Amino acid sequence: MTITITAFERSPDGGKGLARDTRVRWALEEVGQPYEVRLVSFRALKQPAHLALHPFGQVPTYEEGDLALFESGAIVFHLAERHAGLLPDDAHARARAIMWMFAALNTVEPPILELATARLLEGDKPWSAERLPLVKARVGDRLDQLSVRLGDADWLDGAFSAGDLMMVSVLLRLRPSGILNEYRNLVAYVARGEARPAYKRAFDAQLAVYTGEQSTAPRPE
Ligand SMILES: N[C@@H](CCC(=O)N[C@@H](CS)C(=O)NCC(=O)O)C(=O)O
Repeated sequence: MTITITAFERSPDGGKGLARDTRVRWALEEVGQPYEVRLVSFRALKQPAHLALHPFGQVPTYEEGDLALFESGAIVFHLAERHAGLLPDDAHARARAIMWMFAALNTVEPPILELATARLLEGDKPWSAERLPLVKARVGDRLDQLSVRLGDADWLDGAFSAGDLMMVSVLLRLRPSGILNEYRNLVAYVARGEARPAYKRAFDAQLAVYTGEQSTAPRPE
């Protein structure tokens, strides 16, 4: 059954792979599932055809037969549950890998998003200079804690899992800020994720949208 995901027609990051379709592409590559991509303009995101798939008018979405999903975490979890390669067989290790997925999305990503908002959308507000250090400190707290837990391990809990895929994806969003560079082990952790052949294929595929090499799936009627 054909899998179709949606991605930005013109991502604001210009092909740096920070939009959330990249983590879904990465999961698809890790589990060896071919997929098609339907590119969506900002305008089309808020039109009824896309809102029927994604009530919040965002990317990515995932369609497979009569299943339609939104939320990158739910999509990656769906793929990890149905295909080998992203979740361990041992029940406890599996539960912990899922826990790390939630930690990435629910505990680490929010302050990172807040920092991006503070910089990009609130930078011109009169209170911005006063607020920015507070937001940065909250990101720093999370990175301190994550760095301590990771220590010198390659991955968060044994072998690479969907938890690492999500955590690396979330940490990559910090790269433009330079803050990650203060954490030697987190930089190495992110680099290990980026070195995976599946990540490279995913990154190249999203970049191809900008180089004109992207083949797109047909738009829904
Ligand atoms: N929690 C959602 C967030 C989705 C999201 O924020 N998508 C961004 C692209 S990375 C988007 O579509 N932004 C356009 C908009 O919100 O209008 C997920 O993980 O899928």
